[in-house]
Amino acid sequence: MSSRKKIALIGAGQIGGTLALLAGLRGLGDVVLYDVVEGMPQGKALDLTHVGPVFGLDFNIKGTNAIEDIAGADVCIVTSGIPRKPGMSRDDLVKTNADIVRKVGEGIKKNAPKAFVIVITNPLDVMTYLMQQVTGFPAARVCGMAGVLDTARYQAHLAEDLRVSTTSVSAFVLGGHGDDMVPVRSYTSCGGIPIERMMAKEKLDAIEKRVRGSGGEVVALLKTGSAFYSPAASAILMAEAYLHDKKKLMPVAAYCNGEYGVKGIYLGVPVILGAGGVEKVIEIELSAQEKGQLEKSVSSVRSVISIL
Ligand code: TXD
Repeated sequence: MSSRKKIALIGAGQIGGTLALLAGLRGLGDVVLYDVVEGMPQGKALDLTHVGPVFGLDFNIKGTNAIEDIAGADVCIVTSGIPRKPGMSRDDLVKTNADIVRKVGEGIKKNAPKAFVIVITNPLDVMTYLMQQVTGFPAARVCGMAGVLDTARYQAHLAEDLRVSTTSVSAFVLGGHGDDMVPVRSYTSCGGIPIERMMAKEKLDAIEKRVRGSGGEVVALLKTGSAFYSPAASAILMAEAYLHDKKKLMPVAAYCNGEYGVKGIYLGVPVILGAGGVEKVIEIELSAQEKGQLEKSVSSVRSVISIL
């Protein structure tokens, strides 16, 4: 038995390929890149294998069209799905991606029953919910990536405006991964100084508006797809927290069982991520306005679940 960890990437598209590169560069373990498109994951894996020697690293990446190759994976990161195309309603997207998530969920349940699962496929909170239902895994072992990315976007634009290092900014975003996510300014700071003391309200309003629409801003520029470098980096951070038992506090789409007054759905909340997966949901006091925003976000997630 190898003591190396095994990372299964379900979906080898834009994010899947970037995940494979980052997992190799950061030495997370052996990578299996799976997709339904013939030759594509194999081609990307071969290309990535040639990156190893450039950096003096031993990449072990296998591309495959056989889901059985994910057998025994420690972590599965799911990006399989389709993006919205012109003429397609949001409901159509939900149904198509739900079918794909159901299919790969069955494959994960069968072949990697002990894996920690990170879902990236949109609509994020609902696809994560579905993944947990299909696999039947404990909720602590299924979560979704959105908050780390939304927080990074908030940090990036605050730091840019304040002309400080992004490492000085500690930001906080809650809620579903949609236009009504909740950047929580009362818990956002720069070098420990509350952000509202560093920046005028109008500036903060404008930055938060931009953060909510960041995904769309990237889509409008790319025209052929959505963000992929930063979503991949964010999911790698989560995988590392699990594999290295970091007990890191980060916002992820986690199953809520009464926290924040929310029960029975997945929602972006701060959690402790470690070897036990989502070890604890952290509840914090919110302002009346933030609570209202969170409620709006919760009803958006519930309305998408009702389409399933
Ligand atoms: O913050 C976030 N969570 C997100 C989510 C940020 C950006 C993008 N987000 C969503 O991630 C996006 O809306 C998509 O639903 C996923 C994946 O985005 P990506 O940019 O990687 O999409 P691609 O390049 O279209 O890749 C999807 C791959 C593609 O290669 C398909 O062939 C494959 O999924 N696919 C499948 N793989 C395995 N099994 C099945 N059934 C399958 N169906 C499609």
